[in-house]
Amino acid sequence: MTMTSLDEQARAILRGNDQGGYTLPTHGLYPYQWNWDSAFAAWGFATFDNARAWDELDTLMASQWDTGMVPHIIFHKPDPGYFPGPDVWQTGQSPATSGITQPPVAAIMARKVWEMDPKAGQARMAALYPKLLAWHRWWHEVRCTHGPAAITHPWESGRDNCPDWDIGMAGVDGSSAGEYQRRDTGHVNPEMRPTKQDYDRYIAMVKFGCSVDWDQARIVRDGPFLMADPGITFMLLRADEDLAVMGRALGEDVTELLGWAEDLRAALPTIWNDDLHAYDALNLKTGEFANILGSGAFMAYLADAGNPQLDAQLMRVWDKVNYGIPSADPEAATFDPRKYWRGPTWPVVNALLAIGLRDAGRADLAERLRAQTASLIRKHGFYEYFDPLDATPCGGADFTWTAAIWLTWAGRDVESDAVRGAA
Ligand code: 2M8
Repeated sequence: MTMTSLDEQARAILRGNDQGGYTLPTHGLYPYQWNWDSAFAAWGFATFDNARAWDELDTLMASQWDTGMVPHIIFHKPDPGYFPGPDVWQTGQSPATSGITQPPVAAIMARKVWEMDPKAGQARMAALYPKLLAWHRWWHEVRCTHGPAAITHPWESGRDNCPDWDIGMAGVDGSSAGEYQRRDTGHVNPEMRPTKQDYDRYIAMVKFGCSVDWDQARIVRDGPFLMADPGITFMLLRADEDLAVMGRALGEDVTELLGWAEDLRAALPTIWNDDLHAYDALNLKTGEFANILGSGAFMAYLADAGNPQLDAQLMRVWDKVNYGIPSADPEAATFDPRKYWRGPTWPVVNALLAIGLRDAGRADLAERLRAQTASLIRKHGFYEYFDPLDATPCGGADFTWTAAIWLTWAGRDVESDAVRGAA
């Protein structure tokens, strides 16, 4: 299979998952618009259709709540193939949305799309800027009240069932979930998906949100789950700084944004676990660390927050696998190489890490990660995630963000990366 044919396949996947203004992650398993998936889709579209890239971001931000929150799923058209659907979330939005958010990578990706064609993107960016700013304000005012960025549901992290959340999940009573029919396990191998116990707790958390009419202050204060997420903390910090670059180019006053970024940076010691020699998830309800190294910690490089101890941890976990960065520590008892976020490698996370490594002056490591990610896609196609030990493709096929990451990064050699804004 030639490089060109993989490029064509990747573009065909984006076009095939395009619903007209928004892109679904993959047919069947995820039949709606997801927040951070859309941001990566925009980056992918920008390699061949810059206007369509901006459309993707516009559609996402059009469903922003009055509070500033941008929901994690937008249910544009009803689809019985996904659970929990809009009837379970009951958020009263139109179009219907979920009641939680997802990693704020939209500004990071908007900056990339803009830099790929600054002239064409100027007006589009100007229109998007106040919405992104409002979303960041929401993050800082509502979710950084303890310092680092906190999540109220594991789905907000994007790394749904990673071991980071186990201690917080243990405190969630899943018995209120009641009877329900999962759909995900009918689309893909159930062994690669979260457990029934996980789902009971996920649904119990959704029910709590409904019970307080999705009042964020109450969810943060009284909800069953509240953990600081290193991954989101670093992505938000990076996104603040990228948004400030765009703001300056638009002639905006970015003092507020830079103040948020400074506060967040000052809070980073709160999530540094000395025993783990790494950043760690922190249960804000009990003050306990998760004590498990996850891929969220390595997002530190995105925010210029790496250090020699983290470097050593990165090399330790990376050297234990053959393909990409595992989503969880391969030396931990909880490691499972094919179970979703409990071990597999995710091209989209590898791409974010490579951006950070490149910025940290580690182009050699970024290239190693790119080559490994490319080899997974060359071997098996555009899967959702992969076994980092033997490259087994996992989850959904013809996946939007994997195709986008191929076009922008994994399928590019070092020279062409710069052209596509990956540097
Ligand atoms: C996965 O999450 C959804 C819930 O949001 C699910 O399992 O139903 C995660 O991998 C998440 O990060 C991703 O955005 C979503 C769609 O690709 O799927």
